[in-house]
Amino acid sequence: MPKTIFITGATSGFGKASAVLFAQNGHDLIISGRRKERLESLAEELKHTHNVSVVSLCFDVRDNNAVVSAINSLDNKNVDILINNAGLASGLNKIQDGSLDDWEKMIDTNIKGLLYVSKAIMPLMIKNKKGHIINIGSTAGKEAYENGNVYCATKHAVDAISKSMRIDLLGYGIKVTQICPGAAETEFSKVRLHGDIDRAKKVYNGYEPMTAEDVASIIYYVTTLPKNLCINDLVVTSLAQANSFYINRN
Ligand code: NDP
Ligand code: 8X3
Repeated sequence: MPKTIFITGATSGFGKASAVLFAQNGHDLIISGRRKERLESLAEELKHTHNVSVVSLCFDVRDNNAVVSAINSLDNKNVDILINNAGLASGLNKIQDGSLDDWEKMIDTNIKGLLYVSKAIMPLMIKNKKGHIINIGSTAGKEAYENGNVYCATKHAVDAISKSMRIDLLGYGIKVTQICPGAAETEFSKVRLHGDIDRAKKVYNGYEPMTAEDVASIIYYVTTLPKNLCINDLVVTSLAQANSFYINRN
């Protein structure tokens, strides 16, 4: 039975790979992100290749008015699965050297953006007495590491929000899953390092990180369990990584 999957941050990385995988499996999509051209070309490609419905909503998750009006513009307001994936790290400095601009970007996107989108979608799921919210946390939400400070704080917030959602939504048949990936090679490090591609590549030197497709397969997997089962919290890393601190580099 096809479901409708709402994915934030579908223009790149985990979100894009998830959109492809859900479409391959015959599900309808609502995809979002800020880069309109990428969003629309992905929507066209998925519609034609997989014969599924794909609606693209171009908005910035940091702008609550834009979130609300994008979701209000949907003809069909049914969402079976929400994947709160849009997010970023910006900067990799000691806390005393951090920039306010980087901090605000991360807090506004990873915490407030996730809340804005959830606030708009939860009433639809509550009304249906079913749904699945998948929040993309991180190993950075399990341990704080050197230079990670505010990014780690935002992902610790995702951890707390996921636990809270699970408790508060308990009476409504809504699953809440947090997925916490370790290092995966996407555009993440390029964004974190403000476009320094050479430095970004070095993050993955000497070991095999996960790919976007690896993480998408885990996201897809948690949606395939029987109705009465929910994976609440899942940490996934490549074999070379034990946690935020230990990576086996050759
Ligand atoms: P990418 O940079 O490849 O993708 C990030 C996505 O988020 C893009 O589609 C981007 O779209 C979207 N996004 C960022 N800011 C906004 C915004 N303000 N409004 C709307 N969309 C936004 O990174 P990943 O795929 O790796 O990251 C996805 C999630 O996974 C993030 O939450 C990240 O923190 C988390 N994560 C990543 C890990 C990694 O090692 N890669 C590990 C653990 C967690 P656009 O720019 O078009 O708006
Ligand atoms: C992304 C993984 O290790 O850079 O959340 O924090 S890490």
